[in-house]
Amino acid sequence: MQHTQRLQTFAVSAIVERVETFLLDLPTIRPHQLSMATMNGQALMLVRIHCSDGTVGIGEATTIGGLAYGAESPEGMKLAIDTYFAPLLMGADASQVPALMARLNKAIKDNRFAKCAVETALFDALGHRTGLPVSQLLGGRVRDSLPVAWTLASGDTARDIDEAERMLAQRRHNIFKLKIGRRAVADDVAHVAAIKRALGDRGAVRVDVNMAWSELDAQHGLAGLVDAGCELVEQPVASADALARLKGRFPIAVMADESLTGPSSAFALARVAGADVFAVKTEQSGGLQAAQQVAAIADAAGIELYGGTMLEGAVGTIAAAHAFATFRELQWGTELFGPLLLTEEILAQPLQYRDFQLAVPDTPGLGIALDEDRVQYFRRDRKQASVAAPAWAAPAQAASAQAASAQA
Ligand code: MUC
Ligand code: MG
Repeated sequence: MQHTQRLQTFAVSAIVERVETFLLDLPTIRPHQLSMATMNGQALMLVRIHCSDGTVGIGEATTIGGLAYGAESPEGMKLAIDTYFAPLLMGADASQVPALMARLNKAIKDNRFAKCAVETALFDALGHRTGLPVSQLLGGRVRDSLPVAWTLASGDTARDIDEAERMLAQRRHNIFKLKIGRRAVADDVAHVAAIKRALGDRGAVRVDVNMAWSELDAQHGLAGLVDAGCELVEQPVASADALARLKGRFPIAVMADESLTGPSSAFALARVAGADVFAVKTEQSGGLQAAQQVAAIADAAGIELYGGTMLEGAVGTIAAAHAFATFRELQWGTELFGPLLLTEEILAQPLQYRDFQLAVPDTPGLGIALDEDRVQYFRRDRKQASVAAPAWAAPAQAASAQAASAQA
């Protein structure tokens, strides 16, 4: 009885009053070349959920190359949340996050990335309300920091080697994921071999083919990658069946990424022992709790785990870090480097990357705060031309904003 009363008091303590969404456009430090797109910038879709007790939660979702990677786009997510998610959230009990997500899942098909952003914002607000970090709200962390791989994707072997050397010297990354699949298989293998030769035992080398190979390409490719000293290949082929056939044929770990679209696909892959490793992504999974379900399926099937990224900015990255910190196993570390690929900081205090690890904050909610001036400056719906570029703006941006205001 006492227990019920306490729950009720807690439950009425906050309702959702406003759901705000906006897009931020941020440049990347260099062109990022994947098999399906070259990124020169990243569009972040941010959602802020304002609750009646004054708490505000933030969440984020991104895609890779607009619609090049999947069916959701930043613009589409904003529209979906404004039009369909918000009416289901308004006036609801903000503290009952699983119940709210169940309501959204019942009324809205797919839209996994948008759901992840909304769930993140709800957990962040709940964290501020209760004083607990999101990792604790998700059941409790088993680690305070996460190993972070860096992706080499400049398109140029010598430049990639220089970049890797800098990361090693700064003690920021010693695991490198190489994006391949744009060139002929033999050229890609030669690129990987050259980088591994240069790094030796100082850096682990893995590759992501982003589904670009046929099964036959993959048979040649995997044999070459083994000889090159590459330890893992991520989604070499599109089909989950072909992935399962490749697994175990060569002494190299086969990791599923695009084939994993949440708990159901994880279960289907696990049933056919279709991968050695799962790249769990919070957005691809459909949220933080769904990512935990994917991890539980992997654990039960004896499949190893890796914390993936959709190249989220700081908000989505730290949300994923809270979720991955709760995984019982994380044999292959993470690739939560998204914010480091962007030229601009949007947090009041940057995330802490040091000694090859990302620290998971232990303060309430996500444990981060946005730098509002920077956020306002990079909002797509602000007329940057009419705003003088602040001192911290990147030179290219400051120049273009000044040029635009001179023309106006
Ligand atoms: C992917 O396919 O894994 C992760 C790192 C990166 O550079 O791209 C992403 C997407
Ligand atoms: Mg991938």
